[in-house]
Amino acid sequence: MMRLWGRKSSINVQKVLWCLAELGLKEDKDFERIDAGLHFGVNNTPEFLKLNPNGLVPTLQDGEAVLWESNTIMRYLAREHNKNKRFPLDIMAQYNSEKWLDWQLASMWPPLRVAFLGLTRTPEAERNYEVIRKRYQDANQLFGLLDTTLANQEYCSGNQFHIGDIALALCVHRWILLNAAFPEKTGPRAQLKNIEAWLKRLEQETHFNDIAEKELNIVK
Ligand SMILES: N[C@@H](CCC(=O)N[C@@H](CS)C(=O)NCC(=O)O)C(=O)O
Repeated sequence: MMRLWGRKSSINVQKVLWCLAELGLKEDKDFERIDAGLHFGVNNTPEFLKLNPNGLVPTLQDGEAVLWESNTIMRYLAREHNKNKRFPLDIMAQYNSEKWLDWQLASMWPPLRVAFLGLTRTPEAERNYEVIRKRYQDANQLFGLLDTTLANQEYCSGNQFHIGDIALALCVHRWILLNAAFPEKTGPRAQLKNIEAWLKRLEQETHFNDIAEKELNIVK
């Protein structure tokens, strides 16, 4: 049975859990999940560090394979466990999804992460509200690019759902929750109607609602 280390409140663990759900793979039947990270600990033990020297979640073990980096774990699952053909196999759908996965990690998440960590993981006295607002507003601009793409197609990689949508939708969800919880600190959230329609589609057609957090997990 596959083993996944990671707490459910982690956005990167949520990506993997959502991907597993789309593939029809069930916790305790097809994979075992071990709570790890933050107050659960585990991720700094010598045994865990042998699997993932970064000491981060998610980490997946599937037979001989030991994988970390959430987007890579999704790529692996979508290729190796795609028995229900949930994710399209044609090369353009795949690489159009790949480009958004890389964009999510390299361009989108860095500014949003600053706003997220600043507001949910940093004690109030240590927060730099100017930086938090600036980075949130940068995220507004970046999501504008995704919104423009979604004006012409239903999903990030074309007209079928793919793992790129998973990574992006969880970031969009955090962007919405952050603004709802701290509107004066983030500044206005851009109103992006194509993103809103896409998110609604994901809520209706996928396991998004089973996985995405209902509210921000605030640890200070
Ligand atoms: N780029 C990595 C980042 C992994 C990461 O930063 N994980 C965070 C949770 S989202 C973590 O393990 N933090 C330490 C902890 O939870 O104790 C990925 O996408 O998997």
